Amino acid sequence: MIQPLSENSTGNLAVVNPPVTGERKGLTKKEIAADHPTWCPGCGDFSVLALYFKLIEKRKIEHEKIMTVAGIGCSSRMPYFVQAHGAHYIHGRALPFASGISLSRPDLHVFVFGGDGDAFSIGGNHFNHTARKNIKMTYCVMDNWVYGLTKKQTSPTSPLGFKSKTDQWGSVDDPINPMKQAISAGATFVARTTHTNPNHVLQMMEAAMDHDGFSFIECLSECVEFYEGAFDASNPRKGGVFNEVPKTHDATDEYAAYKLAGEPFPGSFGIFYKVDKPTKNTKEAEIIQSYQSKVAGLKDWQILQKNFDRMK
Ligand SMILES: Cc1ncc(C[n+]2csc(CCOP(=O)(O)OP(=O)(O)O)c2C)c(N)n1
Ligand code: SF4
Ligand SMILES: [Mg+2]
Repeated sequence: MIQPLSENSTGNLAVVNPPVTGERKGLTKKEIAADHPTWCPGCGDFSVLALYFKLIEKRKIEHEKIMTVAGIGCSSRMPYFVQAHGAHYIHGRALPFASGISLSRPDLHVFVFGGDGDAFSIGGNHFNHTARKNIKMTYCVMDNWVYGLTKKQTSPTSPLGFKSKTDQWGSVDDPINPMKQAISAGATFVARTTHTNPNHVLQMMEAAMDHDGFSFIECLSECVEFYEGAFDASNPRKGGVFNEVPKTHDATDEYAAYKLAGEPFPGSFGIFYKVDKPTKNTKEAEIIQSYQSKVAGLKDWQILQKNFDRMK
């Protein structure tokens, strides 16, 4: 099926999601919630799931229009708990799987969830390539600075000195900075939030969903079992500070965004970077549309024959 194309704010052709018709009443949380979440009591991931439900409810997204994809990890259990299409995929491989869905079904909202290990360790390569290709989807990394599911190994975001089962004397490797990583890889929407501020998480999820391109959110999500208190310095209820991105920040300025990403923890929260650029979805849809116009009226076997003739 050829997807409808229209001009976006940059004047480029963009694949448009069909508007929600409003003929069906929006889903309630009860209708979206599937299995009972199996996270440890107090895990930050509960908050992210609750806000994902809120987003679906608020934006009246219909069951068959949501796709929830994840890799492997505690955070990656998300699709089990959502009553809609979804896949709990291979560790680190959620993004290529989600890319296929996004490119073939641009009418769906593709949401990918996962952990810091899934995103930046085993899946680091896929992260970079999905970002640079600007494939339309929202990727929410629930960063807890540790491998939770496998019971406390050092992750790529664990700070120096973190003692774990893989670093008994404390981590000696510099952690990666997810925001810098996303900006330099070419993500066109890069935001940061924390599970302790629900309104802010929802705000970031909505903005990310509305972005026509690869939108990345780093959401701090505490692992109360293996890294309790990791984010206290960002939580005013624990004596920390929650600073929003300054109003004067120009989110289209890549260097300004990179500078913001370099602030020491707890840093700022909000949209660091956002630019409009043609997506791979649009570019591919244009190629398909142009090819299909060349073979209009031909039967499938005639198109095949034409291809064979060309190869002779
Ligand atoms: C190919 C492969 N390698 C390793 C594992 C083991 N494993 C499962 S989850 C995980 C890391 C999880 O950490 P993270 O992505 O940060 O998610 P969290 O559990 O912290 O939410 C690892 C190493 C696996 N399932 N598959
Ligand atoms: S081990 Fe940590 S990340 Fe996993 S469910 Fe428990 S608290 Fe959450
Ligand atoms: Mg983790």
